[in-house]
Amino acid sequence: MLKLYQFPISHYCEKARWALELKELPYRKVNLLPGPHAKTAKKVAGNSRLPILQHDKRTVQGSAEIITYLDKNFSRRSLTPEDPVEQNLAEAWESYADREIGPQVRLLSYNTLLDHRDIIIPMMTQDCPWYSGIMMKASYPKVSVAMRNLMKINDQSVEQARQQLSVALDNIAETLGDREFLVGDTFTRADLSVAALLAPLIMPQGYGVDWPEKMPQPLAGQIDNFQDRLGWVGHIYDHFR
Ligand SMILES: N[C@@H](CCC(=O)N[C@@H](CS)C(=O)NCC(=O)O)C(=O)O
Repeated sequence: MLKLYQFPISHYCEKARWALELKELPYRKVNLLPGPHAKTAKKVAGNSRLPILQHDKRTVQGSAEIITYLDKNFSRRSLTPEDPVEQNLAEAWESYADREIGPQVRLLSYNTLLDHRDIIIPMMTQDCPWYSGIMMKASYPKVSVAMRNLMKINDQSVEQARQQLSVALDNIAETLGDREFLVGDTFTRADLSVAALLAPLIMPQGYGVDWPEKMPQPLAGQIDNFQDRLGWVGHIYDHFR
């Protein structure tokens, strides 16, 4: 039995969902509420970060570790290239995306969405127990301040995230050129990671959260400026998710 402790809204959790679903592995989602998640996650895995995968008696924390674990234990539709050079390259792209794309997309998104509780609370509480919305509404003023502090969201960090993302998108476009995949000639964990971590900017079907009809400003404007370099993410979602 595979069990994924996760946030539906989280793009790191999306990496794990995508890998599980691509391999057609039946699994159970345990959706946690930001805040109270910490107690459960620490009990299961030692620290509060999601995603966490449980398989029989084994616990794996972290999206990259989960993909590695799944490829080792369920070889169907491997995401890690066999060739050692390509393997290193795919893992390097994944770790680049985990560092240079994931936190930046999250910071830009929450900078806007935390000011829109009507949008963010349903996304945070999706598929959680029925009372979660009530709990989240009551604790939202504290939760939103805590999240801004935790992610160090301010004008300077927003501008820095925007610039870092722009550099990452240029690197991706340059690496891809006319090719479909970042590494070799098949879909790998490199493509999955980069696309999943950029996904909130294109709100694709299949991600695992109900997106709002449109993103509010200033996020919508920031996304517009990246639009010319996001076509590949949509292509990867259309064909591999
Ligand atoms: N490098 C980690 C990052 C995971 C991560 O940042 N998870 C966030 C959600 S997007 C989280 O659990 N935040 C709550 C916490 O740290 O307590 C991975 O790839 O799994």
